[in-house]
Amino acid sequence: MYTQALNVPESGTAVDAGDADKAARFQAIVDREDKVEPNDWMPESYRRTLVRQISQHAHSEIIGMQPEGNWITRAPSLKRKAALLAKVQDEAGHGLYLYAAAETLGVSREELYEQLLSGKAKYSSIFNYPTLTWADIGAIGWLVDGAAIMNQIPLCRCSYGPYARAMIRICKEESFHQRQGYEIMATLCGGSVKQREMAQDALNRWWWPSLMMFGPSDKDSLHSSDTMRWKIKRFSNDDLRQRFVDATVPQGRHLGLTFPDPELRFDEQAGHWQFGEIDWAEFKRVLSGDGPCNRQRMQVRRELEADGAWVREAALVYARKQTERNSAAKIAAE
Ligand code: FAQ
Repeated sequence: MYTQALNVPESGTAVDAGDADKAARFQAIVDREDKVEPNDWMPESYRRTLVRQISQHAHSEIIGMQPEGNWITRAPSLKRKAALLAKVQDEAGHGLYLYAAAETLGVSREELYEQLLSGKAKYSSIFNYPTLTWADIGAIGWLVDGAAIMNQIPLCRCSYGPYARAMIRICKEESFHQRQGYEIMATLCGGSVKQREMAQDALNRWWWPSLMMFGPSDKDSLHSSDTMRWKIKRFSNDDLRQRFVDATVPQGRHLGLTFPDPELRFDEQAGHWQFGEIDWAEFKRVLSGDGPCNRQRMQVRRELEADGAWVREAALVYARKQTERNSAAKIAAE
């Protein structure tokens, strides 16, 4: 199915003596915190896991442009419009770095797009919720980018070099995104009663979906044990979710906002904010394609893909002509 990466055996599961040796050397690289690079030997299951995670991450960035893109024409001022436009462009850039990182594992970009467009590949559940008011743009920056940073800072130390390096730049930009979102929320909270209500309503709607971004609880996580052994993930889904809650609740309270969770309370002894049970049925529903905006997101993506076909075609023809012209010039000069 996937194009084979260099030095990757056809079957990653058949372990002969040579493979066992290679596997031990591979794990030793991981254990001493060196980076695995594209041409290094790697277990097929490691490669497949990386392709899955990096491509889902790339798809999330690209689909994630839609909920915010929805507000570019309606941003309340020129300054807000410019910032939002830049943020959405950053997300396209993140998608680009991540697709490029996935390609180093021997899978083509076309294959990855096909997996997204056919509905075979997942993208983050969070982008299947609608952006109903301008305050949702604040809530996305504050909460969604905030959750993304919490999850992604440890990925800067991921064992696979190209992914780790892509994450460094992405995290710097996400950090700016988080601040612009919080600043929108702070402005609304310092404004009229109506504006405060908008901010509160956005928090009410985005809080639980943001907690779902971290994935299923540890006991239900399928991939965590492998990805942590391979040092792709450094912390479990539940650990990161708890860190996010601990960091975010004081920020919301500082703005005078309340969280839509009657069980939220600070546990002095544990030093953590305890929170209520996530609605896992809703999470599963969204993952299975039945969230509030799943169909709309995919339809828009497919339309954009079709609309952009002529641009891709023109770029390929231009590139071919350039190559032909350069080789003709080279022959003439010889
Ligand atoms: N949504 O065994 P685990 C962003 C799936 S980027 C959908 O725990 P894993 C920037 C999971 O894929 C947001 N699916 O899986 C931005 C697996 O399914 P599979 C994206 C989910 O991989 C901001 C199954 O459930 N970030 O926000 C979700 O160890 C603003 C079992 O789960 C990343 O992709 C979910 N929430 O842990 C853009 C970061 N959770 O593949 C625009 C990198 C789980 O077996 C605007 N990814 N699943 O069919 C990761 O860190 C991990 O992949 C996790 C999941 C933590 C997402």
